[in-house]
Amino acid sequence: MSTRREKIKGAFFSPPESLRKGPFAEGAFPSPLHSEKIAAILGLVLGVTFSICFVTGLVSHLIQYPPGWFFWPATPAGLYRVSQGLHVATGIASVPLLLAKLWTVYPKLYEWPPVRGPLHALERLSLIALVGGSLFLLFSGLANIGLWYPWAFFFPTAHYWASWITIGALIIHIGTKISATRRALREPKQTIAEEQSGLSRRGFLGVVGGTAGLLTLTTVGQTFGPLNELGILAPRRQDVGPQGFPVNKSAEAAKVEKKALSPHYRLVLEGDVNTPLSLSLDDLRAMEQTEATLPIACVEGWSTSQTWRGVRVRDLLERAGATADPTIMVESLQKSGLYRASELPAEHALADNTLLALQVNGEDLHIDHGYPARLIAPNRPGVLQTKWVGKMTVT
Ligand SMILES: Nc1nc2c(c(=O)[nH]1)N[C@H]1C(S)=C(S)[C@@H](COP(=O)(O)O)O[C@H]1N2
Ligand SMILES: [Mo]
Repeated sequence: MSTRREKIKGAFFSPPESLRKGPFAEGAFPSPLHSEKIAAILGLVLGVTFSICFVTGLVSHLIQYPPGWFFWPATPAGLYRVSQGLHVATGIASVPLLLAKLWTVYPKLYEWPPVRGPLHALERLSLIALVGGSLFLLFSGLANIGLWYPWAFFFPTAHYWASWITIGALIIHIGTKISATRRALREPKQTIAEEQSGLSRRGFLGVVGGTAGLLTLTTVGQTFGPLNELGILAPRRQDVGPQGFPVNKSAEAAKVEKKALSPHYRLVLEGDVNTPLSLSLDDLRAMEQTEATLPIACVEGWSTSQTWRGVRVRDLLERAGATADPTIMVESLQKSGLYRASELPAEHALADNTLLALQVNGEDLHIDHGYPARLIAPNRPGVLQTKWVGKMTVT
């Protein structure tokens, strides 16, 4: 009886010893770098970068697809810029950290016996979700900021759901590993003999950390001005493009050139208002002009701050006699395209610095920046800063 119980406890599944060959053999991975301690340290750092990446990604998702309970303020104006900058920066830094962690622990794939019990089996299964999800998120994120879409699915939706699966698996992983991690972190430093056998643990962690740091330094300039010059690996430069800042979607690509340059251009404001408006560019220029320095903060992690000038959206709403708590649908002259329209919640519509901008840095907007008029509002993702605005509907 007791021997049977021991058997169950010891090995839920015990394959014959004759299978212990190759990577399954005892001592098949002699490098001291496949250590619990390195795995624990890398795991801890990845826990931090993944948490920041998850929370900032969730915030970005909620702003773009706001459920009823969600409120996102209009101040501070640059908060989204920081949040999305962190999202992309922690994602990029996670790449070398994750690869190093996977290399450190991959000998565990050949652990003997392969499965020790139902719980162990479940834990190992959850690793498929964790590793698969992490690799998918980092790869799809990197491809996205590189404007490379080698897939058929809609990136935001796939990236969003994969993040929940990954975070769920990460929580299980932390739960099952927390005591082993604590123990490993208390492990003494390496012995001299170990230090002398090739790369030391400290050296390995230095290389991995250094790579993560270098990648961050050479990309974060796309959103963090002081490091702009270092941004040799950044997909975008803050200061390159017409009028000195970037363009993703040109007027030509959006097929709006004819309408945007037409003398018959009108900004229409309608919906829940007393007097619908239809204003020419000259009518807009004749209204009070307001200046605001605000960033465009793209979900891809680049951002650029410019000084805009134009008509306050609030003034337009007042002129039309809009309802007190207006939500506004802002539509582009663009006929189709994912980002041809955006919703402007009341909090942002009524803010002092929410503009229908006609100018940037003292010049009329370049057509690729949204001439004749673009929306620019504080604390919003770039995708919601609609260019070539033709119609605003109050609901
Ligand atoms: N009409 C329209 N407005 C738009 C877009 C677009 O595709 N169409 N792109 C948005 C995106 S994703 C960003 S980041 C900002 C700045 O984009 P740009 O670099 O193309 O000017 O404009 C936004 N406004
Ligand atoms: Mo964007």
